[in-house]
Amino acid sequence: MKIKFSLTSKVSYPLVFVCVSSVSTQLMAAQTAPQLSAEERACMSLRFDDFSKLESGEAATNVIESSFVKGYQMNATESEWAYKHSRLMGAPIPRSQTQLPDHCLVKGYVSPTIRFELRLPARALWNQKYLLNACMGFCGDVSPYPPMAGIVRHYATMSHDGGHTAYGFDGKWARNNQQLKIDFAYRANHVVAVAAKAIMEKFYHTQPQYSFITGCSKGGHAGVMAAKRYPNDFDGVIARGPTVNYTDVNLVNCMDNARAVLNDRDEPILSSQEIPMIASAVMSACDHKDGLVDGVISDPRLCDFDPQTLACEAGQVSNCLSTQQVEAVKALYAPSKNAQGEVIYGGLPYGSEPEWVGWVTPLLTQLQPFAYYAATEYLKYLAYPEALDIDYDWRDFSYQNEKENLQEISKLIDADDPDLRQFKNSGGKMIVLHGWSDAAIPAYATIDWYENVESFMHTHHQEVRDFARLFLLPGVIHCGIDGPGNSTYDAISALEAWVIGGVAPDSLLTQKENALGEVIKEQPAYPYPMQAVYNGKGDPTKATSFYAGFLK
Ligand SMILES: [Ca+2]
Repeated sequence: MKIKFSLTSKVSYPLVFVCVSSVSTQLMAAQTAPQLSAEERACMSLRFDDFSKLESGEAATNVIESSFVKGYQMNATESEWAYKHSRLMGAPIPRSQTQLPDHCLVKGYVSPTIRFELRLPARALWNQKYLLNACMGFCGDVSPYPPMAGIVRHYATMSHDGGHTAYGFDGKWARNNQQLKIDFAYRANHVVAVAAKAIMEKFYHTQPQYSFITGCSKGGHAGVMAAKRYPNDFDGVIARGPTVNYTDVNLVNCMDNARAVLNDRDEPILSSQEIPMIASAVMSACDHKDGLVDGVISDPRLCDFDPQTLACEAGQVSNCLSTQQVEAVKALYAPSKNAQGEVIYGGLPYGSEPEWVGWVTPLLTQLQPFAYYAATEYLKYLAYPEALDIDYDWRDFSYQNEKENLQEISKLIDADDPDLRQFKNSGGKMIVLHGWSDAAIPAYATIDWYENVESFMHTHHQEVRDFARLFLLPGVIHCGIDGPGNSTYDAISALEAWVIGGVAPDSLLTQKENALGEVIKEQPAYPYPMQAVYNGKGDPTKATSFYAGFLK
């Protein structure tokens, strides 16, 4: 048993006595309760084990709660979120799943403040694998749903809060706090994996045979970052909608979108009411360009919609866009360019309009668009070593002028270094997925990054497709399953076939489900730059009606 209190502690003796007494009572209960199996006792005693020496103390960890969970039935909220998260993780579970397998639930933290939850399937069920679900957005809470989903498929599954408490795109936790920025940027995913492996060794008496990291958005960034900084932590990475170039995501993409849709008084130029009209006009103009009128724009690059066509005629006041709104919509689709006219960040893709509600138009009248919060909170609290003055006007910010001042945060948090040779040489494999209807992180950014990696690796006589493949998913939105595209796919099985079996994913079956979880259509996805092309005659809801080719 570890010593919880030092002799030099300023805590008064009676309190020390009470605490030690309480710990002893719990331990005795665990040891003497006759109904507990050895496995249950091993789970309970994890909280008394000493994990303070991990990485010579650098990854000092404390388990604060461990209990064996038997016959757990998820309630409606839990099963709904576990179902959704299993799809974001690329490890789908059935819609009807409500029962969790017996498991050891471990909660704790890694120094200084990275809280985690680790669910360990019962020893007889465990598949010998570890799955880390990296947190998304600005992180800030420990979600139980990814681990619930992961253990259904018998992975020892973990989630964590990125090292701080936050809500949504809230950056105040980072104010003048370099350690929390580092933890959020890259360290948290490494040290929780170190902790998880040590805890697994205690519980299972062996380390996992394979380790994987998965996540969406910032959680996708996490896998790419881990491949670069800690190439031996994970055998495989699933990265969906990754925010690879994180500073550009916030200060170019989100910043420009916020500027496009808010006037000088930060009032919305566009409202959620205009979105269905824009979405429907884009769909009418471009749905057929992929050879199939199905409510999905398979390749927005083939679309040439002009927002001017929605401009109000003289005297028209409804079902049309004002001049100011037309300009806003044009700006949203347009890429962000520097003074030399080079593209820094791709614009929002055609077909992403349904997800503009929330991201570029306020979800509620009391709120600003998410893009506004991501841009301004990042700018105020993360971008510079010292937080900006509270009265700073975000509109004064110039990415071009500030490039040099942003180098420090970029070095910390951007995951766009194309040199992934160490990850490749260690046998690592990566499946990257990006929805074409993503209105938060345009897929163009991920394509640019992937092509940079391809070019770098090629220059060094290696091929990116040998260890990392990108799948662009038509109609799929950002970290959600509600878009028109097929958002269910078993990426983890494909990844394992690659890592363990040496079989690279030449295609990935994607499915769309109805509210009951029944599959209503299927389509293959092919590694970039290949695309699924409709054969012009088969049932468009069947995967066999598509072949690998190029849309023109
Ligand atoms: Ca279509």
